[in-house]
Amino acid sequence: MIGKGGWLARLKEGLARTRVNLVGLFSGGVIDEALFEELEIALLQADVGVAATTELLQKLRSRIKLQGLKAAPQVRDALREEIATLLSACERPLDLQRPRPLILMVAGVNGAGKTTSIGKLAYWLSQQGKSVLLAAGDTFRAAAREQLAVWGERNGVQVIAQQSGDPAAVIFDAVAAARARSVDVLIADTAGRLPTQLHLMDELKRVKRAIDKALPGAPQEVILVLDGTNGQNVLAQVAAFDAAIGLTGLIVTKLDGTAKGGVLVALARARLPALPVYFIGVGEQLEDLQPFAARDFAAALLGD
Ligand SMILES: Nc1nc2c(ncn2[C@@H]2O[C@H](COP(=O)(O)OP(=O)(O)OP(=O)(O)O)[C@@H](O)[C@H]2O)c(=O)[nH]1
Ligand SMILES: [Mg+2]
Repeated sequence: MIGKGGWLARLKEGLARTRVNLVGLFSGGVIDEALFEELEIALLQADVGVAATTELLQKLRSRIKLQGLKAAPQVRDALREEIATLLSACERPLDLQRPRPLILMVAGVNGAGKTTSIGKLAYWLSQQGKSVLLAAGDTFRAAAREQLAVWGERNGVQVIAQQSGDPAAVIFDAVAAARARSVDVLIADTAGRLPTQLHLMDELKRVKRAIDKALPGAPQEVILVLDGTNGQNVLAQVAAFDAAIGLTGLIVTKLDGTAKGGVLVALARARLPALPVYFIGVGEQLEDLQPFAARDFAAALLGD
């Protein structure tokens, strides 16, 4: 069993490049206009985006004035705190204290990490003592069913699948099965799609309606999985999927790789109120999905 240190270390490793860039700016020790210009560039390069970068630097300037900060380490601490405060808008645990079955519908663009995240989430939920059922709603490819089946086996969790090509029908059946078996949580996988593929976005709406038909009020959570290496593009993905199916939360994956990490800050700033980031993905193993923690993340970006 890998403890907190394991995944946090992987997150820090993944965000090392961003951290080195940002921390390096404070090594000169001088707080001047040039530092602010360099910070602006570094934050933009880290995928923080224009709106959040502007806001952060404004807040940093007023803190420097108000608190009379003179030393570079103090200013770095202040920036880390501002980032943590901004990120905390996205920190909210997935509420498991709800009547069963809790139904999570998962969507996202192709290859974002949906199926892998579902596999890891099934493990995390099992660790919380919850019984889990998976629905193979990606009916486009046989390989997609197989992939989910492998995650099911790894977790000792059942997967509801059909040969049929209709995701709404598969997931409808899975909801009925979850009710009949008194399962705590059902997670429904869906095929990847681009927001520009309007017929596929309509299909997603149909899947959601089918779930509501099988269990009125469900799905209680509609989760968009975002690839952390997609940069500012994830903001457009959030807007489009939200418009189609009404999102309740996010999972951001691949933060152990080439992702720059600032995209979480952009997400925190992009929507009011911000969507919760329930989990972040930091690898491909079972335990590599962890609840998002704003302070830990800010420290991974700006050093402890
Ligand atoms: N390093 C790393 N790789 C990940 C992570 N999450 C997913 N992946 C990898 O990303 C690739 C795509 O993951 P999938 O889970 O198949 O993505 P998907 O969204 O289900 O893809 P489609 O169903 O084809 O749309 C796989 O090679 C995964 O192993 C992560 O957190 N870290
Ligand atoms: Mg998939």
